Amino acid sequence: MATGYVYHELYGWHDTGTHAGLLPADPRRGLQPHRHFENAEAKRRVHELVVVSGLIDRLTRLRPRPASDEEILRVHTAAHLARLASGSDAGDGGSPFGPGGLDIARLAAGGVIAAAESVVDGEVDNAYALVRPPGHHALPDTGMGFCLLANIAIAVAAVRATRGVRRVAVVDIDVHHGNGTQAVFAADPDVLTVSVHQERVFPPDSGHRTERGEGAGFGSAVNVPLPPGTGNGGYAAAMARVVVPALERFAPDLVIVAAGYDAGATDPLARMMVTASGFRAIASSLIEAAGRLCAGRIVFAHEGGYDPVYVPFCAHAVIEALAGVTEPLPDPFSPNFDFMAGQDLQPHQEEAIAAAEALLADIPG
Ligand code: 9RB
Ligand code: ZN
Repeated sequence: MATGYVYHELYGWHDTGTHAGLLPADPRRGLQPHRHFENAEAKRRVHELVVVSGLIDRLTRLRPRPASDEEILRVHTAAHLARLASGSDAGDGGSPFGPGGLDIARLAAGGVIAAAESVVDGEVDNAYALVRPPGHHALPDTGMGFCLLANIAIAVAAVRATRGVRRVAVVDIDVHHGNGTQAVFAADPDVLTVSVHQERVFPPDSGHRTERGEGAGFGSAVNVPLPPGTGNGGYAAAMARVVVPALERFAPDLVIVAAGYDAGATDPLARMMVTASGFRAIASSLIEAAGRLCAGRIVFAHEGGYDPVYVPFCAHAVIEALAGVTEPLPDPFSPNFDFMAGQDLQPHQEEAIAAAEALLADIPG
């Protein structure tokens, strides 16, 4: 069992600058200068925990390379690439980057490509790409929501173009809607996009169950919006009753997971309650499904997650699941978070999941 692992120090050098969270600092409005929510800390600390715990010794280090113009232009417009080459915001006014930001974004997209290629080529069994900046909100003609390039979409396009991979399922467990990946493949019946997210957070008015793909791709976009407050039980039910059956029906050749940790119990940008053991369970259900459906070919690409203290334990648990670790690192926060009231499936969450179950029948098989 070999698990590939991508990380590069440059990911920590992507500079989102001085902000008040996600707004430009502005003392005139009382917005005291602080960091941008999407700063290096959470992801850098994931890597450091992976090293300090010794998990790194059980992983096969994969070297990221910069995504080429050709690879990027399979998904994005030339105008968007030109904006990233010369600008300081990816397009929505909320996705800042410093000098050389495009080079780092290329290395993030190329990191997911490298992970996907290594899995498809059989060099490793599965892989985790700990990349930054994130990608799942980026659209063909603009970045948004802290995302510069559509890392996962670019990797899907790459393995389809050069490796003959036909059917790819993208499962997005970031707490925000995976609108970018969904938009890129909306009309494509050979790419299933499933997004499980907190209902109506970001982008605003996006990720509704009624968004189901377009034209020949109708049914190939599945959205599972969940109510605020959903914890481990609600997520486990969403996986068991919607996401895994969707994968079974679609029968992918490869699964890519948009692995965000902002559904975590302490995240500043959403209001869910998932814990490290919950993320481990979510990951295990996807890994198990990939084992049955596509010879275990699954790639996790890191997306959001903004609590620098807790995200490392959540991501560590997911990487352990990929690597088949039998003696996991204990989550020191488990006594605080695993036993909070409301971790089990609540009736209003069950209603949302039952409604999403109705989408399964139209997934292209
Ligand atoms: C801006 C706004 C945002 C942007 C991104 C996220 C989360 C992204 C993520 C949340 C809220 C609004 C810049 C609203 O973690 N994805 O996985 N809000 N952006 N107004 N303005 C001016
Ligand atoms: Zn997110």
